[in-house]
Amino acid sequence: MSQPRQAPRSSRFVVVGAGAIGMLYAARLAAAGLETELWARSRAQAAQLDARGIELIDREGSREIAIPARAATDAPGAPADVVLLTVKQPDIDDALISTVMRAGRPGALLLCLQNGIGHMPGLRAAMPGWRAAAVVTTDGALRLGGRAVRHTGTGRLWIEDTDGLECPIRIREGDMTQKMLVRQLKNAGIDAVLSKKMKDRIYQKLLLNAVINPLTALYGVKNGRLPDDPARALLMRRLHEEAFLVLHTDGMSGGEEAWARLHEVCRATADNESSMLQDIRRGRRTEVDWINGGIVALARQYGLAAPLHEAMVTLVRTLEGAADGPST
Ligand code: KPL
Repeated sequence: MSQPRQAPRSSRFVVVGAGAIGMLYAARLAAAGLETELWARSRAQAAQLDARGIELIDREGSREIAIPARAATDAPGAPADVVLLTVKQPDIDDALISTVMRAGRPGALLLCLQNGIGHMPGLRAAMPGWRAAAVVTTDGALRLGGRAVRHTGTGRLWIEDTDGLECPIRIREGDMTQKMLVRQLKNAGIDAVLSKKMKDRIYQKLLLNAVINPLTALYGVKNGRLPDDPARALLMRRLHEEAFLVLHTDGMSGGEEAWARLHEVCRATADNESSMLQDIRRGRRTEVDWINGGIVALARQYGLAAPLHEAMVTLVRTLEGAADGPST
């Protein structure tokens, strides 16, 4: 006779990447008492996080210290049930994938929070036995040094609904559904929602990133200053139109309101430096190949032209690695 399935107590999380979003979610999970490990890029940052925890500053300015079970550079501790992959696209390479695979138990769930498109099929093929779900976050966070993060905008964590009884997430106490995971995240103060319309969500976000990110990186301005200048505003319009046509052809819903939403995001994140501008300023490789390059690749599939997005890829690449990046 089959045993009744026990409700799992809680899963074990590994957050890969101690940038703003990684620290925000690791802090929320750890503060809620969920077993959480955080992987940082450098030993110095991992040591700081291990010794003093994450300092999370909320939108009202209240501070709380959350201590993850462990902070490390990459060495896996106990096997994870859920891995939040928060690193940028260029940081996902074979070495990282094999370390992540050693960190999780077979059947673990990988939540992928990258900007852009094109990476999910490769990740799924490289991680057999894992369930990889695309995730879009609208939470805003600002990293204030190696162990402090400010929650700048309350948003939502949209998780691709990949559920199905044939493919449960395996955790220590038995199987777990994505709905159970969402409950755990909500209890930790993360507004997680399962979505069966992820392609649409990913494309809506891509449309914003494909305009705001390269232009802020090239002009060296914060998001709010992008529409101020007529030349920049014209480029915004043309990039938006080109990307909209491609994404709409591939099934993205919506119409003219997308243009208004682009301006709304510039206003709501006026004081932010886009992630691409931050990468340029730090001399890092950007996500332009997955953002504007993603639009170009999709355009080709439909025999469409995307010359402006192609130009963005070339221009941003020329800035990558440049000593100081653009001046403000
Ligand atoms: O997602 C972003 C990014 O910087 O990558 C935007 C929406 C542009 C906010 O800064």
